Amino acid sequence: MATKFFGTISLVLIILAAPAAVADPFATTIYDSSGLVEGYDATTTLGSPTTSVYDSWEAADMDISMVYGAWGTDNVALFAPGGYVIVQFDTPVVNNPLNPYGADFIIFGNSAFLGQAGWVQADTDMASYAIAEGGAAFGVDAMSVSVSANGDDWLTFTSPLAGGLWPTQAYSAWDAQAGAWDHNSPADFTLPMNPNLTPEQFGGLTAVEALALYGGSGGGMAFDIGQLGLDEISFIRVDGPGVIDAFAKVSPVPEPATAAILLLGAAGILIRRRNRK
Ligand SMILES: [Ca+2]
Repeated sequence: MATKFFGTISLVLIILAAPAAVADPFATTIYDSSGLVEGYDATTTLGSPTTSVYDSWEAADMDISMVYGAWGTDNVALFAPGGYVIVQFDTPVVNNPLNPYGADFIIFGNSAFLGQAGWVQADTDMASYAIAEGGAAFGVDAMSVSVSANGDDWLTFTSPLAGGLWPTQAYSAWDAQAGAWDHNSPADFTLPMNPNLTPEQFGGLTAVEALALYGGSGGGMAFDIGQLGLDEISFIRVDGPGVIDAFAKVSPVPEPATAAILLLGAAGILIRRRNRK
């Protein structure tokens, strides 16, 4: 009788949960676009809002703030009258009741508050640079915004409009010692501005004082799809003329239990032994 000894068959199973798909908070795909001013590219509206631009007059990289808006063909998209862009996110925008102020997505343009002392320069001290009385801004556009779940059926917001408030604020703190925005304190582009704010409240404040009104938000205009009776959408359309920098989904607060989602998984070891005689 043959004896077969199979020894030890060890089967090691390493069960890794599929890598948790961390949804991109910014638009990821251009579904359609038309009517850009020559030299501009709709794909500049994908990804994060612009945080700095190279200013050839200042010969320096300038941080984007409430008093210095994004510009340039590499950074923003300028649409002619009749021009438009339709963007998609990698996951739908949801009318989540946990979204701050009920807002579900944010559109960033390139408006900026006017200052009382001329244009912002590379060495401008934001702790003393005051916003014009009344909170007047430049680079303000009034762009119609529509949304769709399937790309075919659209609903248009009567208000608000994109391309105006609020100016993008890339950083949430001013480093007085360095005389620069604190790059260790990025603003939250997924946090909407308090909808009760008015531009007049910014008039006369220094840019650093006005940070308190931003409350950590990166600015932009926020939209509530619940206002249109929608539960979720996957497409956003903006119609020109005007400038668009970026689109962001609002993050619900409190955050979902991402720790649970991000669990790496489980590892198991099965040792199987078979003996035959
Ligand atoms: Ca909502």
